[in-house]
Amino acid sequence: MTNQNDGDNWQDDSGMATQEAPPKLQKPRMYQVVLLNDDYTPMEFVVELIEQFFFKSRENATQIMLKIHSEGKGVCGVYTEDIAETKAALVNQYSQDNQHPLLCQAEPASSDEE
Ligand code: TYC
Repeated sequence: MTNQNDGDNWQDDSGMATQEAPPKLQKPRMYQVVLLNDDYTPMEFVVELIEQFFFKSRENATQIMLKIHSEGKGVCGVYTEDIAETKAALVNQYSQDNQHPLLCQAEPASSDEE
């Protein structure tokens, strides 16, 4: 059987017009990885961690750290759910390994935050 394409409309041999179903794909929900402030983790440790785990410049990492320090928390990056959860887990493990109480979490990114 041959099919002829005429724009979005296809015709098979019987002359019946058919139409391609639109793809049922949706953009993945995004998650922001946030760091929480605490009174004990050294600023330098936080800046270096943001540089290493979130690939930020020293300048940008310092700005993010200072925002967390003054506002209580701050977004370090936005990813799909699996990557965000993995990154948060890696950061928490790294902080624990270095005996700092720094906490990192992944949360659904919403338009009204940030
Ligand atoms: N508040 C910490 C201090 O004064 C620094 C700090 C910044 C800690 C950001 C955690 O996520 C954090 N040493």
